Amino acid sequence: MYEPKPEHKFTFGLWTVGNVGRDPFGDAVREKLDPVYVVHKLAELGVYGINLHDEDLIPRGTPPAERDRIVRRFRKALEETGLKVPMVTANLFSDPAFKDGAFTSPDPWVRAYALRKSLETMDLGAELGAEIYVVWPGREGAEVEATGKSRRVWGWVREALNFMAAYAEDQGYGYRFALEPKPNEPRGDIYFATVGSFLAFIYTLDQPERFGLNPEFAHETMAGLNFVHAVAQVLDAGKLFHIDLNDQRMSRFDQDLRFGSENLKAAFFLVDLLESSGYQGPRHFDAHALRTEDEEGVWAFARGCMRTYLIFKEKAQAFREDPEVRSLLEEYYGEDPQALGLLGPYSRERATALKEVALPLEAKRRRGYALERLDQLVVEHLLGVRG
Ligand code: GLT
Ligand code: MN
Ligand code: MN
Repeated sequence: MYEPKPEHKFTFGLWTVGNVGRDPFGDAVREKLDPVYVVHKLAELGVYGINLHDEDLIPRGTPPAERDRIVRRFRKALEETGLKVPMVTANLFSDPAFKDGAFTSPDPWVRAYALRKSLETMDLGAELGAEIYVVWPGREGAEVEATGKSRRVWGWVREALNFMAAYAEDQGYGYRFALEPKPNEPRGDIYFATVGSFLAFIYTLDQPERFGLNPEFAHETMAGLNFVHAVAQVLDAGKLFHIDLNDQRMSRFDQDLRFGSENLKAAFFLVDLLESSGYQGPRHFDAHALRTEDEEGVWAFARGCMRTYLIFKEKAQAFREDPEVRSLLEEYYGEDPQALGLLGPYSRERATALKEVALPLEAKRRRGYALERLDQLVVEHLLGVRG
């Protein structure tokens, strides 16, 4: 039970299980793991795929012959294990050249470097069979407002994304681009702070159909926003191209905690939403083991993310099938056909009927919605005393 299998589509980033535990105050606490070793370990755990930044696999400045050797060796590990690389992304944040932005650097040479690095990462991803390309604008932000840059950045990012989509088309790459918002860190404020911000931006691009979202649990939660609502809106727009699962306490630095380790209810409703939505994409854990852990702790962390997801999946099903939950929900939506007939697309007749009908307002003012009972049932399902 709760054994992860490739069909569950669980993925990890090379940078997640490979995280060496460095933080702004402390040095690395774990050895860097060989990517080929990570592929074998993840395959043993029942993982579907491994995602990467260009630099996670190929250190910056690697000469071309050495690059090709690294790629060949990595591909061999993928073939041996059956692990996929569903997603790639360019690291546009580590190089000191990106200190004041990549696509939004005021320096056009830096913007050109960011664009070239993105094209090269698309080439690499194509060699590895990746279909999703994530753009995380970590350095695209500011601490100083006086530059007036916030008036220009939208145009620069739009031009870069249009260029990348056109390059993908020209090369015959089938990429779908998944844009990942975050409110702050490493910049004081990041442009594209929330899901809503990136969602609106997509429709200003040349090929909006190629662009969607990669929402991350921790990022909306840092801003005190409701991640389940954000993902529901993205699903409604048909734009959930990828998802970063982890956990986070509000108003803190980006903790990237083990999935389901902090906000049990939010994680439960997220799994409930994803599993009933028809979303077929990867369930990617963009999280890492605590800095207290050795390598054994890293694999315990990875197993924990997947096991918790599968437990929530089972709990969500039991909750939805609970007869008391069903009857409370039936009551909740109060589907009176007379009222429903008043709603829907505009017509002159409907507008007239709406103005003439006697609304049962006194009863509606007194109505209770039984949400205390419904929410108690959630708690009891989660605590394992029901279902
Ligand atoms: C970085 C960041 C993540 C992004 C990754 C993609 S890198 O670890 O914290 O949220 O998803 O570039
Ligand atoms: Mn992420
Ligand atoms: Mn994060």
